[in-house]
Amino acid sequence: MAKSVIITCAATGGIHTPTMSPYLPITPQEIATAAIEAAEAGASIIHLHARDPETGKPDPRPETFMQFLPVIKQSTNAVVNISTGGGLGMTIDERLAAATTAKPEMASLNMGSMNFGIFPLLEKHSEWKHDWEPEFLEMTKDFIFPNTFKSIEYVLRELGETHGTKFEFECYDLGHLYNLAWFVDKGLVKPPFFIQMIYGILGGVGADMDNLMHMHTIAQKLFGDSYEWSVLAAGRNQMPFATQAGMMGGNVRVGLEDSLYIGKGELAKSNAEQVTKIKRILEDLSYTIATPDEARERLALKGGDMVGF
Ligand code: KMH
Ligand code: ZN
Repeated sequence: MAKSVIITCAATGGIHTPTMSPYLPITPQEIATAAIEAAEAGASIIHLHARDPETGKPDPRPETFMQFLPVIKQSTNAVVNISTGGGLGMTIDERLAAATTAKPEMASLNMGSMNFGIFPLLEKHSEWKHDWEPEFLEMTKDFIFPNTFKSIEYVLRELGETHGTKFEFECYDLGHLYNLAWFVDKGLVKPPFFIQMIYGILGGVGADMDNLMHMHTIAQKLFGDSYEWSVLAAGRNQMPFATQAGMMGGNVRVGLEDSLYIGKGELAKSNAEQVTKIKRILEDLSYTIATPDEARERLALKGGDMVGF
């Protein structure tokens, strides 16, 4: 009996900027609505960033997160997963502030330093709603997204050991799997753990199915059956890669953090639209979709009532 597929939805992220889509959730109310609708559409885990309500700029402030976290908790049974990636350029303490305040069941944890090039998105617009948008995108041409062994261990201890938060280990390249294996070998990461394999970010591994197959093969060699894996791909590769992962016994991530589109040249009008689409594809292929409580059981999460919001 094939395992059910856990759908994660990443509602807004810190990559896309307001000019790129009128449907990108910005305010706490928009983020809450997007998360609730995504959960109602079938997402069991909601991955969340916050944004400055006025400018749409990635916002690390716990008080901004706290304007939508309780609303989501009251309205859904979904697992809340708070980003520790934050926005490019934030310090590690800025990146951790919301999660150490909210003590969520899950948080993302990026498993290696890397170039994180989103400057090609500059070519898509000649005018911007906010001055910070082109400046932010241009900055990524000369920016390294820092995730050292020291900072990764800091997050594991400050959030994992202290608050019982489990992680979506974000692996953008093959080497990130070996970094994770080092932490597993040191006993700092214990099974069952959740690996998010990420394709198509400029600076990480490319969105080539051979890379998905190979990273899955290496993960099997490194970790055996002690982990759950999921796949996200940026942009137009989002649905094909999620479908492929689902068919291989993996889990999937969609959401406007990773792609603004629902089809070729067509902006998604909501996160729920993408959740509905991948759910329909997988169910049409006779797969079942995991509930939040199934996800909690498989990932050994602490429970929705053990959080700080
Ligand atoms: N926005 C980038 C820092 C995470 O959520 O942990 C990638 C990111 C990863 O959002
Ligand atoms: Zn994120």
